[in-house]
Amino acid sequence: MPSNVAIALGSNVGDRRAHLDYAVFRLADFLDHFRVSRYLDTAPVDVAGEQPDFLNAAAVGDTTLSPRELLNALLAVEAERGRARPFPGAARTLDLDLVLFGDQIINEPGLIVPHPRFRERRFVLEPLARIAPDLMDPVTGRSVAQLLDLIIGSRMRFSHGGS
Ligand code: PH2
Ligand code: MG
Ligand code: MG
Repeated sequence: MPSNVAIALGSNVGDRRAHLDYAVFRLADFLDHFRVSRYLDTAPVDVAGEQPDFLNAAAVGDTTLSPRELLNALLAVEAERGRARPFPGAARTLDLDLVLFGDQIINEPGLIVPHPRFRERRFVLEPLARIAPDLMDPVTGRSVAQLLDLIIGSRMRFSHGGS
């Protein structure tokens, strides 16, 4: 049985659009029913020092790979764009994070799924909610749309003049 997975894409070094385009082209190789969001320009959050803005996107699809195989495939695509890891939080040509893998909860060295910080990250939830608002977080039991609403909902209602 294939698993439905969600992947976060990000780039803030070099030709950001070209890096994301390349990732989309490669991901479509190993995900069925592949869909990708539009690219969003986002300000850096929790990074080391001053960094350029990111281009972020989200992708979903079905895979018959195991979580570890998918992770290794994502790392290989990052390496194909010259991804360097001089220190944690460094600017990067291409970051491909495994956000959700069906309803699996995994806590292994180098492989934590759902992604431990995705619930607080608008740059992940916003593009993901545009293509898969009903995807479920198996840890909280909330959908992607609900998680997004939790971090921006009150502000949105306020700015739209609601009560
Ligand atoms: N990725 C991070 C840390 N901060 N900020 C934005 N805007 N976009 C990202 O993709 C991003 C980030 C760690 O991977
Ligand atoms: Mg990341
Ligand atoms: Mg990463």
